Amino acid sequence: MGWNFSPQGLNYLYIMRLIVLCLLVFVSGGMWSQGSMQCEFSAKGCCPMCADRIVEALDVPGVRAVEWDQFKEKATVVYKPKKISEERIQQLVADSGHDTEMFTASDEVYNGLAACCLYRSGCQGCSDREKHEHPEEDDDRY
Ligand SMILES: [Cu+2]
Repeated sequence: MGWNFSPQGLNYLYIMRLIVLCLLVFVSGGMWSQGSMQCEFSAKGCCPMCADRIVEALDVPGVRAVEWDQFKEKATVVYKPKKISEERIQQLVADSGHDTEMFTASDEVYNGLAACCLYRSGCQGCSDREKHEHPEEDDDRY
């Protein structure tokens, strides 16, 4: 028999390899997105600084994306359930000082928050909560 090095033969091999490659990318991409889940839970807080703190607390393996809405006081987290559980995620948020549905922050951590982040007393430090932003010079407070 021998090898067929005619242009048609090479094209056929080339196209087959492309198809196999595309299938591999497609299948692995599908598995990747199936491996992620999204959860939403209440997480108390006041201001953009709280948002930064919560996002930072969830900068851990297994967490793909974090959003925290300061007006709804809700966190939305995309995570990989094989690597981290929703329970652990809420624990990390509580550990950073923010009460969640499942966990309450320790008084010690809570009292260490910046004054305007003390949500248990009604976010009093945030005089105009809607427009509240921290000036540059306050950045070293946390
Ligand atoms: Cu805050």
